[in-house]
Amino acid sequence: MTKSALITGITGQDGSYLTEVLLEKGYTVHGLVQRSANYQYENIEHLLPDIHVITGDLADFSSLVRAVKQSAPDEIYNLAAQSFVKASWDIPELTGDITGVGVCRMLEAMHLEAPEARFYQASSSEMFGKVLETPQNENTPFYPRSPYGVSKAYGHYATVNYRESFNLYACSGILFNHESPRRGREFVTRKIAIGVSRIKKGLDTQLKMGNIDAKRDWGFAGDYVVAMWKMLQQETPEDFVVGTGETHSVKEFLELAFGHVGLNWQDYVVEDSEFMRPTEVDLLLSDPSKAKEKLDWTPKVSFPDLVAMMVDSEMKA
Ligand code: NAP
Ligand code: F7E
Repeated sequence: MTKSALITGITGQDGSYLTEVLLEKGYTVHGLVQRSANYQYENIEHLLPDIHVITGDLADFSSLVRAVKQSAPDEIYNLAAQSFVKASWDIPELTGDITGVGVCRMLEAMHLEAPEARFYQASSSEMFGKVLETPQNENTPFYPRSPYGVSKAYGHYATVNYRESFNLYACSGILFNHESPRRGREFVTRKIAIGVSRIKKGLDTQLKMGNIDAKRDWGFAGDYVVAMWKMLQQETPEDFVVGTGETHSVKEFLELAFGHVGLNWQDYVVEDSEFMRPTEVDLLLSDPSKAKEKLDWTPKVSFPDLVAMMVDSEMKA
């Protein structure tokens, strides 16, 4: 029988790649989209004929109940969030409401309307924040450093708690940074890829950056959505860390991205305090061995290939 999936955050980077994976597997895909004055469907334009769009919002419990009723899901992927860390200091309350409490609303809607469904929560390495051990695994304690990280920790524990309280099939995927040509423009990798292509084409002369010594464990989003699906195919629900097990600095990303089009990053990059954060997460590095062992999951795209893919995509755009 055809399986039904409900994806919140379907218009985002991960939502679009996950939709492609699920359609390929024969799922009926329902996507929750928030109301907007000018709906931006850039990432899912090509998928619209094949999916069912449901208007709803993580801030509105009644809309989530309706979405679950309407989609009768076998699997729910809760990807919606205010996901930009830097903005979470500007809109901390909204971030808490959507990225944190929104998870509870979604879990409760499933508990009421589809308790047999399987639930995926998009948790984040930002929960590790000021890391207490390196590399970070499923048992590493959290020390979030932003309103976003704090909200994700709430969502993570809500997921664990609903699993333990009501015996729901609910998993928290603790994903490290994953990028692609569909990444939001304000995130550092896409910002650099766009900046490089504009400089190469003579449209800009410099690129303003924040803390370029920060290090991240960066993978390709298309690989990571496969891990989400695999988590929901296990016999018992568990939490998994998903990452590459490699860490690179923003500086290294700059070097490769500018180098890819024959430029030297030092000639163009300038520091700008506007892009600095009140607190920083300095060294994120995953230990994805549980995902490898139990999900048979490994990332396919290397760091240099990811940089090249993103710069090439902007050069073509
Ligand atoms: P993204 O591109 O920013 O997408 C976020 C999605 O959430 C968008 O579809 C957005 O809709 C939707 N959304 C925002 N507020 C909403 C609301 N109130 N009600 C309903 N939908 C709402 O994020 P992503 O990179 O795909 O990440 C997916 C999820 O994984 C997020 O929860 C993120 O926090 C988490 N995560 C991401 C990473 C990463 O490196 N990408 C790592 C760990 C965890 P609009 O298009 O209308 O704005
Ligand atoms: O920053 C530094 C910045 O905004 C990465 C989200 O998907 O991953 C993402 O959060 C690093 C930080 O992503 C600029 O200070 C330097 O150290 O691309 P980012 P993020 O904050 O790591 C996690 C796992 C999530 O869960 C989030 O949803 O890059 N950096 N200069 C800069 N960052 C930005 N954005 N812009 C700069 O100019």
